[in-house]
Amino acid sequence: MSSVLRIALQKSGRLSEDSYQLFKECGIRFDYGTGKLKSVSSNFPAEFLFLRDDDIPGYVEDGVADLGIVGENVAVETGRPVQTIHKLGFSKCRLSIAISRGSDWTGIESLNGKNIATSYPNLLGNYLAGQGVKAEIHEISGSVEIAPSIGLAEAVCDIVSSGSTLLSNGLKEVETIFRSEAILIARAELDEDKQALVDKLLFRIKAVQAAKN
Ligand code: PRT
Ligand code: ZN
Repeated sequence: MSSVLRIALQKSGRLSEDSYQLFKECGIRFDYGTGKLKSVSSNFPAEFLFLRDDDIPGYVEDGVADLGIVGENVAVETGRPVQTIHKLGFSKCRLSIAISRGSDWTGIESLNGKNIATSYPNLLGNYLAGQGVKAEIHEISGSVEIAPSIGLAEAVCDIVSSGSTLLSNGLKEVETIFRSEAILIARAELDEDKQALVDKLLFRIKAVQAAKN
């Protein structure tokens, strides 16, 4: 049987549209946005799976998918042993620490003994450990920016793009701990046939990117 690449994309969110556009520009056609969870390409040996972004590294590690597109922030936070094979240049953002606008900040050591709310406990924990800061990390899954105003934490660590969410919640960005963009990830080991398909796909992706620069 000839090989078919299984590629996991975010079903609906900030990565979806650009991920789909990328394959379209590579000349790879498939149905997208129909509500279906799977779509087979009509002109490339690939099958697309539409999933929540947080689940993509795990599916790629387990071999349910061969490739996936996720934010580097998610790939690093989940810590799954997958390979980053290419940076895609879209969905750029940063993971930053923010505090109430009225609070004093004299540097990262200001966080010693403080509570920090985040959805990224691993990235934040490693960063603080590297800086020798001892703080309490509270993992929450959404609406992180509201934590200081309800007394849950003195600081937050969350994804920032324009900065307007921080601003509208009375917060100021004080330290960037990680910069992210969308990346193409792959299973640690691919057989020869699938690797040849990945190489073909990468060749097209690089040509699309080169044409834009
Ligand atoms: O449903 P699913 O789990 O698949 O999606 P999700 O809601 O977890 O993720 P989604 O679609 O919001 O983001 C997917 C990826 O896009 C993230 O993992 C990042 O790599 C990247 N990205 C780029 C962003 C942003 N920009 C962004 N602005 N992810 C989140 N935000 C949020 C942030 O959490 C904060 O609430 O937007 C707010 C800040 O935006 P500004 O512009 O006000 O600063
Ligand atoms: Zn998610």
